[in-house]
Amino acid sequence: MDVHPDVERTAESIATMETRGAAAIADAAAAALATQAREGEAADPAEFRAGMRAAARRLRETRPTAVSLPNALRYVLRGMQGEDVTTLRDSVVDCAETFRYDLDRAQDRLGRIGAGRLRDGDVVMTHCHSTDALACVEAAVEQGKHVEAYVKETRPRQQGHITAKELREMGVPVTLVVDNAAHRYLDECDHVLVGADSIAADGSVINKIGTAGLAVSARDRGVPIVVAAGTIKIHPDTLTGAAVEIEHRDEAEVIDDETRAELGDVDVLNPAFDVTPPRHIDAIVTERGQFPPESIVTLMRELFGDAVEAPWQE
Ligand code: RUB
Repeated sequence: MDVHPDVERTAESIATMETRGAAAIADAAAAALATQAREGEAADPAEFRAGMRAAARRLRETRPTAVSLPNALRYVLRGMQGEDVTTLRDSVVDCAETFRYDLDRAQDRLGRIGAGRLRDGDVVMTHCHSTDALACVEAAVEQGKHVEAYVKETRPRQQGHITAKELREMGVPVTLVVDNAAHRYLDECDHVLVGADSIAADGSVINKIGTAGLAVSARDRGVPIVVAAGTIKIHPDTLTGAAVEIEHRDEAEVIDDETRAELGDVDVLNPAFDVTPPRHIDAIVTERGQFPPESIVTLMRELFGDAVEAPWQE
Protein backbone atom coordinates (compact mmCIF):
# COMPACT_ATOMS: atom_id res chain seq x y z
CA MET A 1 0.00 0.00 0.00
CA ASP A 2 1.33 3.49 -0.91
CA VAL A 3 1.88 5.87 1.95
CA HIS A 4 1.47 9.64 1.80
CA PRO A 5 4.50 11.44 0.26
CA ASP A 6 4.96 13.35 3.55
CA VAL A 7 5.33 10.07 5.41
CA GLU A 8 7.92 9.02 2.83
CA ARG A 9 9.76 12.34 3.26
CA THR A 10 9.71 12.05 7.06
CA ALA A 11 10.96 8.46 6.90
CA GLU A 12 13.76 9.54 4.59
CA SER A 13 14.71 12.43 6.83
CA ILE A 14 14.87 10.12 9.88
CA ALA A 15 16.90 7.51 8.00
CA THR A 16 19.42 10.09 6.74
CA MET A 17 19.52 11.75 10.19
CA GLU A 18 18.35 15.11 8.96
CA THR A 19 15.77 14.53 11.71
CA ARG A 20 17.66 12.96 14.60
CA GLY A 21 17.63 12.54 18.35
CA ALA A 22 15.03 10.31 19.97
CA ALA A 23 12.52 13.00 20.95
CA ALA A 24 12.63 14.78 17.58
CA ILE A 25 12.18 11.45 15.79
CA ALA A 26 9.08 10.64 17.88
CA ASP A 27 7.62 14.08 17.24
CA ALA A 28 8.22 13.86 13.47
CA ALA A 29 6.71 10.36 13.32
CA ALA A 30 3.53 11.47 15.11
CA ALA A 31 3.24 14.48 12.77
CA ALA A 32 3.65 12.21 9.74
CA LEU A 33 0.90 9.87 10.97
CA ALA A 34 -1.40 12.88 11.35
CA THR A 35 -0.68 13.86 7.73
CA GLN A 36 -1.37 10.31 6.57
CA ALA A 37 -4.72 10.45 8.40
CA ARG A 38 -5.65 13.92 7.19
CA GLU A 39 -4.56 13.64 3.56
CA GLY A 40 -4.35 9.93 2.79
CA GLU A 41 -6.89 8.64 0.32
CA ALA A 42 -9.09 5.96 1.85
CA ALA A 43 -12.44 4.84 0.48
CA ASP A 44 -13.53 2.98 3.61
CA PRO A 45 -12.48 2.32 7.23
CA ALA A 46 -10.56 -0.85 6.37
CA GLU A 47 -8.50 1.02 3.77
CA PHE A 48 -7.93 3.87 6.20
CA ARG A 49 -6.64 1.52 8.90
CA ALA A 50 -4.44 -0.35 6.42
CA GLY A 51 -2.98 2.99 5.22
CA MET A 52 -2.20 4.03 8.79
CA ARG A 53 -0.51 0.70 9.54
CA ALA A 54 1.54 0.92 6.34
CA ALA A 55 2.65 4.46 7.21
CA ALA A 56 3.64 3.33 10.71
CA ARG A 57 5.63 0.40 9.31
CA ARG A 58 7.45 2.69 6.87
CA LEU A 59 8.39 5.06 9.70
CA ARG A 60 9.36 2.25 12.04
CA GLU A 61 11.83 0.64 9.65
CA THR A 62 13.99 3.79 9.45
CA ARG A 63 16.15 3.47 12.59
CA PRO A 64 16.00 0.61 15.07
CA THR A 65 17.42 1.87 18.38
CA ALA A 66 15.37 4.84 19.63
CA VAL A 67 12.24 3.28 21.16
CA SER A 68 10.58 6.69 21.17
CA LEU A 69 9.74 5.96 17.52
CA PRO A 70 7.66 2.76 18.03
CA ASN A 71 6.30 4.23 21.27
CA ALA A 72 5.00 7.25 19.32
CA LEU A 73 3.48 5.00 16.65
CA ARG A 74 1.86 2.83 19.34
CA TYR A 75 0.38 5.84 21.10
CA VAL A 76 -1.14 7.33 17.96
CA LEU A 77 -2.43 4.07 16.48
CA ARG A 78 -3.98 3.07 19.80
CA GLY A 79 -6.05 6.24 19.61
CA MET A 80 -7.43 5.33 16.15
CA GLN A 81 -11.13 4.85 16.90
CA GLY A 82 -14.33 4.99 14.88
CA GLU A 83 -16.62 3.24 12.43
CA ASP A 84 -16.32 5.67 9.53
CA VAL A 85 -13.38 7.38 7.80
CA THR A 86 -14.14 10.88 9.14
CA THR A 87 -14.24 9.73 12.76
CA LEU A 88 -11.15 7.60 12.33
CA ARG A 89 -9.29 10.51 10.71
CA ASP A 90 -10.25 12.95 13.47
CA SER A 91 -9.26 10.50 16.18
CA VAL A 92 -5.76 10.00 14.72
CA VAL A 93 -5.19 13.72 14.17
CA ASP A 94 -6.33 14.52 17.73
CA CYS A 95 -4.21 11.77 19.19
CA ALA A 96 -1.08 12.85 17.28
CA GLU A 97 -1.59 16.44 18.42
CA THR A 98 -2.02 15.35 22.05
CA PHE A 99 1.09 13.20 21.80
CA ARG A 100 3.21 16.06 20.45
CA TYR A 101 1.87 18.51 23.03
CA ASP A 102 2.52 16.04 25.88
CA LEU A 103 6.01 15.33 24.58
CA ASP A 104 6.83 18.99 24.74
CA ARG A 105 5.34 19.45 28.23
CA ALA A 106 7.12 16.30 29.46
CA GLN A 107 10.44 17.76 28.38
CA ASP A 108 9.74 21.02 30.21
CA ARG A 109 8.83 19.12 33.38
CA LEU A 110 11.83 16.84 33.09
CA GLY A 111 14.06 19.88 32.59
CA ARG A 112 12.84 21.45 35.83
CA ILE A 113 13.40 18.18 37.71
CA GLY A 114 16.89 17.73 36.26
CA ALA A 115 17.75 21.36 37.04
CA GLY A 116 17.28 20.49 40.70
CA ARG A 117 20.46 18.43 40.52
CA LEU A 118 22.52 21.33 39.17
CA ARG A 119 23.93 23.85 41.65
CA ASP A 120 25.11 27.36 40.94
CA GLY A 121 28.65 27.12 39.53
CA ASP A 122 28.42 23.47 38.40
CA VAL A 123 30.21 22.11 35.36
CA VAL A 124 28.62 19.38 33.24
CA MET A 125 30.11 17.13 30.61
CA THR A 126 27.84 16.26 27.69
CA HIS A 127 27.93 13.61 24.98
CA CYS A 128 26.12 13.80 21.62
CA HIS A 129 23.10 16.11 21.44
CA SER A 130 20.14 15.44 23.68
CA THR A 131 17.21 17.83 23.92
CA ASP A 132 16.22 16.19 27.24
CA ALA A 133 19.69 16.81 28.70
CA LEU A 134 19.75 20.37 27.40
CA ALA A 135 16.30 21.02 28.90
CA CYS A 136 17.86 20.42 32.36
CA VAL A 137 20.64 22.93 31.73
CA GLU A 138 18.21 25.45 30.27
CA ALA A 139 15.92 25.21 33.30
CA ALA A 140 18.91 25.64 35.65
CA VAL A 141 20.02 28.73 33.73
CA GLU A 142 16.47 30.10 33.90
CA GLN A 143 16.60 29.61 37.67
CA GLY A 144 19.59 31.96 37.67
CA LYS A 145 22.30 29.31 38.11
CA HIS A 146 25.66 29.67 36.40
CA VAL A 147 26.46 26.41 34.61
CA GLU A 148 29.46 25.62 32.41
CA ALA A 149 29.95 22.73 30.03
CA TYR A 150 32.58 20.45 28.58
CA VAL A 151 31.10 19.23 25.33
CA LYS A 152 32.44 16.07 23.72
CA GLU A 153 32.50 16.44 19.96
CA THR A 154 31.02 12.93 19.46
CA ARG A 155 32.59 11.23 16.50
CA PRO A 156 31.76 10.33 13.82
CA ARG A 157 28.89 12.78 13.21
CA GLN A 158 29.89 15.45 15.71
CA GLN A 159 26.50 16.09 17.25
CA GLY A 160 28.52 17.80 20.01
CA HIS A 161 28.69 20.82 17.72
CA ILE A 162 24.89 21.16 17.90
CA THR A 163 25.08 20.89 21.69
CA ALA A 164 27.84 23.53 21.84
CA LYS A 165 25.83 25.93 19.71
CA GLU A 166 22.62 25.48 21.72
CA LEU A 167 24.43 25.86 25.05
CA ARG A 168 26.03 29.07 23.80
CA GLU A 169 22.56 30.34 22.85
CA MET A 170 21.61 29.79 26.51
CA GLY A 171 24.67 31.80 27.57
CA VAL A 172 26.50 28.74 28.95
CA PRO A 173 30.31 28.89 28.62
CA VAL A 174 31.38 25.90 26.50
CA THR A 175 34.66 24.05 26.08
CA LEU A 176 34.61 21.63 23.16
CA VAL A 177 36.86 18.59 23.55
CA VAL A 178 37.61 15.59 21.36
CA ASP A 179 36.06 12.39 22.67
CA ASN A 180 39.41 10.99 23.76
CA ALA A 181 39.99 13.98 26.06
CA ALA A 182 36.95 13.30 28.25
CA HIS A 183 38.83 11.44 30.97
CA ARG A 184 41.39 14.25 31.15
CA TYR A 185 38.72 16.85 31.99
CA LEU A 186 36.33 14.87 34.19
CA ASP A 187 38.05 16.08 37.36
CA GLU A 188 36.79 19.55 36.48
CA CYS A 189 33.19 18.35 36.10
CA ASP A 190 30.41 17.93 38.67
CA HIS A 191 28.11 15.81 36.49
CA VAL A 192 28.04 13.84 33.31
CA LEU A 193 24.70 14.67 31.70
CA VAL A 194 23.48 12.60 28.75
CA GLY A 195 20.22 11.61 27.09
CA ALA A 196 18.94 8.19 26.04
CA ASP A 197 17.52 6.50 22.99
CA SER A 198 16.14 3.60 24.99
CA ILE A 199 16.03 2.49 28.60
CA ALA A 200 15.83 -1.24 29.26
CA ALA A 201 13.90 -2.98 32.03
CA ASP A 202 17.08 -3.57 34.06
CA GLY A 203 17.88 0.17 33.96
CA SER A 204 20.55 -0.08 31.24
CA VAL A 205 20.73 3.03 29.12
CA ILE A 206 21.16 2.85 25.38
CA ASN A 207 22.59 6.08 24.04
CA LYS A 208 25.09 7.40 21.49
CA ILE A 209 28.21 5.26 21.12
CA GLY A 210 30.76 6.45 23.64
CA THR A 211 28.30 6.92 26.49
CA ALA A 212 29.30 3.61 28.14
CA GLY A 213 33.01 4.49 28.04
CA LEU A 214 32.30 7.95 29.38
CA ALA A 215 30.31 6.44 32.24
CA VAL A 216 33.18 4.09 33.15
CA SER A 217 35.58 7.05 33.18
CA ALA A 218 33.15 9.12 35.22
CA ARG A 219 32.80 6.33 37.80
CA ASP A 220 36.58 6.16 38.00
CA ARG A 221 36.78 9.90 38.65
CA GLY A 222 33.79 9.90 41.05
CA VAL A 223 31.62 12.08 38.84
CA PRO A 224 27.86 11.29 38.97
CA ILE A 225 26.22 10.18 35.72
CA VAL A 226 22.77 11.60 35.13
CA VAL A 227 20.58 10.40 32.26
CA ALA A 228 17.84 12.80 31.20
CA ALA A 229 15.17 10.84 29.37
CA GLY A 230 11.41 11.22 29.15
CA THR A 231 9.32 8.09 29.72
CA ILE A 232 8.88 7.83 25.93
CA LYS A 233 12.43 6.36 26.00
CA ILE A 234 11.34 3.39 28.09
CA HIS A 235 11.57 0.24 26.01
CA PRO A 236 8.60 -2.00 26.89
CA ASP A 237 9.80 -5.02 24.85
CA THR A 238 12.72 -5.44 27.24
CA LEU A 239 10.22 -6.43 29.95
CA THR A 240 9.88 -9.76 28.19
CA GLY A 241 13.59 -10.15 27.67
CA ALA A 242 14.00 -8.67 24.18
CA ALA A 243 17.33 -6.97 23.53
CA VAL A 244 17.51 -3.46 22.10
CA GLU A 245 18.80 -3.53 18.55
CA ILE A 246 21.90 -1.41 18.08
CA GLU A 247 22.01 0.42 14.76
CA HIS A 248 25.13 0.06 12.63
CA ARG A 249 25.66 2.87 10.15
CA ASP A 250 27.62 3.22 6.93
CA GLU A 251 31.41 3.20 7.07
CA ALA A 252 31.36 6.41 5.01
CA GLU A 253 30.57 8.24 8.28
CA VAL A 254 33.96 7.08 9.59
CA ILE A 255 36.32 7.16 6.59
CA ASP A 256 36.12 8.85 3.20
CA ASP A 257 36.82 7.15 -0.16
CA GLU A 258 40.43 8.32 -0.23
CA THR A 259 41.16 6.88 3.23
CA ARG A 260 39.35 3.69 2.29
CA ALA A 261 41.62 3.35 -0.78
CA GLU A 262 44.75 4.02 1.32
CA LEU A 263 43.79 1.54 4.04
CA GLY A 264 42.87 -1.23 1.66
CA ASP A 265 41.34 -4.36 3.09
CA VAL A 266 40.26 -3.40 6.61
CA ASP A 267 36.87 -3.80 8.19
CA VAL A 268 35.22 -0.66 9.52
CA LEU A 269 32.50 -0.91 12.17
CA ASN A 270 30.25 2.02 12.92
CA PRO A 271 27.79 1.20 15.71
CA ALA A 272 25.68 4.26 16.51
CA PHE A 273 24.80 3.36 20.12
CA ASP A 274 26.06 1.44 23.11
CA VAL A 275 24.67 0.10 26.37
CA THR A 276 25.61 1.59 29.74
CA PRO A 277 24.86 -0.83 32.58
CA PRO A 278 22.78 0.40 35.51
CA ARG A 279 25.69 0.15 37.96
CA HIS A 280 27.34 3.06 36.12
CA ILE A 281 24.30 5.33 36.29
CA ASP A 282 23.34 7.48 39.27
CA ALA A 283 19.94 8.74 38.23
CA ILE A 284 17.47 8.68 35.37
CA VAL A 285 15.56 11.95 35.23
CA THR A 286 12.10 11.68 33.67
CA GLU A 287 9.02 13.93 33.67
CA ARG A 288 7.68 11.65 36.42
CA GLY A 289 10.59 12.33 38.75
CA GLN A 290 14.08 10.93 39.03
CA PHE A 291 14.74 7.25 39.50
CA PRO A 292 17.66 5.02 40.35
CA PRO A 293 18.10 2.85 37.23
CA GLU A 294 17.08 -0.34 39.07
CA SER A 295 13.60 1.03 39.79
CA ILE A 296 12.77 1.86 36.18
CA VAL A 297 11.12 -1.53 35.77
CA THR A 298 8.34 -0.52 38.16
CA LEU A 299 7.62 2.60 36.14
CA MET A 300 7.77 0.53 32.96
CA ARG A 301 5.09 -1.89 34.24
CA GLU A 302 2.91 1.01 35.35
CA LEU A 303 3.13 2.68 31.93
CA PHE A 304 2.95 -0.30 29.59
CA GLY A 305 1.59 -3.26 31.55
CA ASP A 306 2.93 -6.65 30.51
CA ALA A 307 1.43 -6.89 27.03
CA VAL A 308 3.21 -4.80 24.41
CA GLU A 309 1.17 -4.14 21.30
CA ALA A 310 2.48 -3.86 17.74
CA PRO A 311 -0.53 -2.11 16.16
CA TRP A 312 1.30 -1.53 12.84
CA GLN A 313 1.20 -5.25 12.04
CA GLU A 314 -1.26 -6.46 9.37
C1 RUB B 1 21.12 10.93 19.43
C2 RUB B 1 21.39 10.52 20.84
C3 RUB B 1 20.71 11.34 21.92
C4 RUB B 1 19.37 10.67 22.27
C5 RUB B 1 18.53 11.54 23.18
O1 RUB B 1 21.66 10.01 18.50
O2 RUB B 1 22.04 9.54 21.14
O3 RUB B 1 21.48 11.39 23.08
O4 RUB B 1 18.65 10.42 21.09
O5 RUB B 1 18.14 12.71 22.49
P1 RUB B 1 21.47 10.32 16.92
P2 RUB B 1 16.86 13.54 22.95
O6 RUB B 1 22.12 11.63 16.64
O7 RUB B 1 22.15 9.16 16.26
O8 RUB B 1 19.98 10.33 16.64
O9 RUB B 1 17.07 13.84 24.39
O10 RUB B 1 16.84 14.77 22.08
O11 RUB B 1 15.67 12.67 22.73
